[in-house]
Order: sequence, then C-alpha cells, then structure tokens
Amino acid sequence: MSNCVFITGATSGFGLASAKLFAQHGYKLILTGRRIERLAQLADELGQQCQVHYASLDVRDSQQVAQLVAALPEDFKQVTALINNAGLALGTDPCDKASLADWHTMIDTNVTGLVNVTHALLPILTQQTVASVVNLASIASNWPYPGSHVYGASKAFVAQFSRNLRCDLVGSGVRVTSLEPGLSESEFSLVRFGGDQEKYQQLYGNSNALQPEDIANIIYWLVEQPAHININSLEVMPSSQAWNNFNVVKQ
Ligand code: NDP
Ligand code: 8X3
Repeated sequence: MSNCVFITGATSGFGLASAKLFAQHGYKLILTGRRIERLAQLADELGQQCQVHYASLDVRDSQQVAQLVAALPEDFKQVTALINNAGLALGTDPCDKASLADWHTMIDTNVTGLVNVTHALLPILTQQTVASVVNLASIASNWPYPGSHVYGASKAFVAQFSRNLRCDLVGSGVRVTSLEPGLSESEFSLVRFGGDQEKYQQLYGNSNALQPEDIANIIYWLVEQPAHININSLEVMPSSQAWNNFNVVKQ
C-alpha cells in the first residue's frame, strides 16, 4: 500500500508545489481547493506519475469537508499525510481601518477551515501505523507586526492547535508539525493586496523570498521523518528577512 497525501489549497503556491513533489515520490494525491479547473489541469499533469484524486473543496464548509472525506474512492481511503495548507490573509490596513468581513473570512478559512479538515481526517489518520499532519502556520503565529491583527492571531491558533493535537495524539502513529514560514513568494500577497500587482512587485522584488518549492521540500522532509521523530514546530525565513526594532512613539 503506497502513501497517500491529502492537500488543501493545492491550486497555488505551497500546496501546488507540494503536490508536484509528492507526485515525484510516488505518493497517491488527494488534491483540493476551490478552483476546480486548476485542479483538473494539475491532476492531468501529475496523473502520469502517480494516482490522483481531486475534488473542489471550500474548507470553510464543514459539511462539504465531511462529505468529501466520506466519499473518498477506495484507493484513497488510507490517508497517511494531511497538509493543512489552505489559508489566506486579507488586507494590511491597521486594525481600526480593517474590514470586519475580511476578519471573518480569515478566521473562517485559517481557523474553522483547518479545524474542519483535521476533524474529518483524524479518524483515518489514527488508523495508520505512521501518519503526519503538517499545519501551515506562519512567522505571524509567533511575532506581531503592524497590519497582522487577525491574520497573525489566526495563525497563532494554528500553532497552538498543533501543539494541543500532539498532546492527545501522543502514542498514536500521528505526528503533528506547525510549519511557520516567513516571506514566501506566491499568490498569497496578491490575494492579500486585493490583486494589486504593483504592491506585489514591491514586496517581492529583489527580496530573495522563499519559493513554494522551498516550503514543499520542507513539508516532504517533515512527512518523511522516521516514525519516532516529531518536529513540533519549524520556523523558517529567507536569509534576507529578520526582526526589526520595537516601535516607540514619542509624544
Ligand atoms: P497561495 O495564495 O498561493 O495559496 C493559497 C491556497 O489556499 C490556494 O490554493 C487557495 O485555493 C487555497 N484556499 C484559500 N481559501 C480557501 C478555501 N476557503 N477553501 C479551500 N482552499 C482555499 O498562498 P501560499 O501557498 O503562500 O499559502 C499557503 C498557506 O501558507 C496559507 O495558509 C498561508 O497563510 C500560509 N503562509 C504563507 C506564507 C507566504 O508568505 N506566502 C508564509 C507563511 C504561511 P483556491 O483559491 O483555489 O480555493
Ligand atoms: C505569511 C508571512 O510575514 O506575511 O504568513 O505574515 S507574513
């Protein structure tokens, strides 16, 4: 029986790069995301290398998540790795200028969505001799910065949820990691900036940001660790990124 990875947000960025890497290693792939045409194209491409099942999924909808998992084809029922990757940031305005709808969308996706998928897959994962959950948190889980408000808080939830899952899953075969990347070039910031290409270029231009393939390599490495190893959390930045001064406002 070959290994089987379930990836949320496989239409772009880290999820897409991970799908390609796991395919190279012969994993069975369950690819999900809302943009079904992208999934169909990817499944077509990767279907040459491995078995692929794909389905449109909005992680915010707990019923849709549960139905998808219940209806997994026989060959894809034994999921051995869950990559909880679907997520987003919306806006960079300070908290008093931020949109409440954006705040709700981030919580619904990054918190509720990740919880929905985890809850639906835990009964399968705990049946495996060895399994992995990799949760995409962020440096924003650990460090505050202006304009991060709900995004960072939603990712802090992901980091703490990961640690708490470990407490309950210890002794089962399921390892859990909170993966906490810094600046990474993907559609993430295009989404965050509402499609503003100029702002996107300003952020990533000459930044030597991490690339989705860098994160995919780390995800694969995490999943492939020997059964007796659990990497609890892994924070990674591009070497061009670091912390800055504390802010002091003078009167
Ligand atoms: P992308 O924007 O490139 O990819 C995000 C993915 O999430 C897309 O595939 C999108 O698919 C999916 N997604 C968003 N909302 C939903 C939803 N409601 N239901 C299902 N899928 C959804 O960003 P990244 O690859 O960079 O980000 C992946 C994860 O990593 C996110 O959780 C992000 O917060 C986190 N992260 C990103 C960093 C960065 O700098 N890029 C750094 C640290 C963490 P679709 O729209 O088709 O549904
Ligand atoms: C994405 C990294 O620094 O934009 O989670 O919050 S950051």
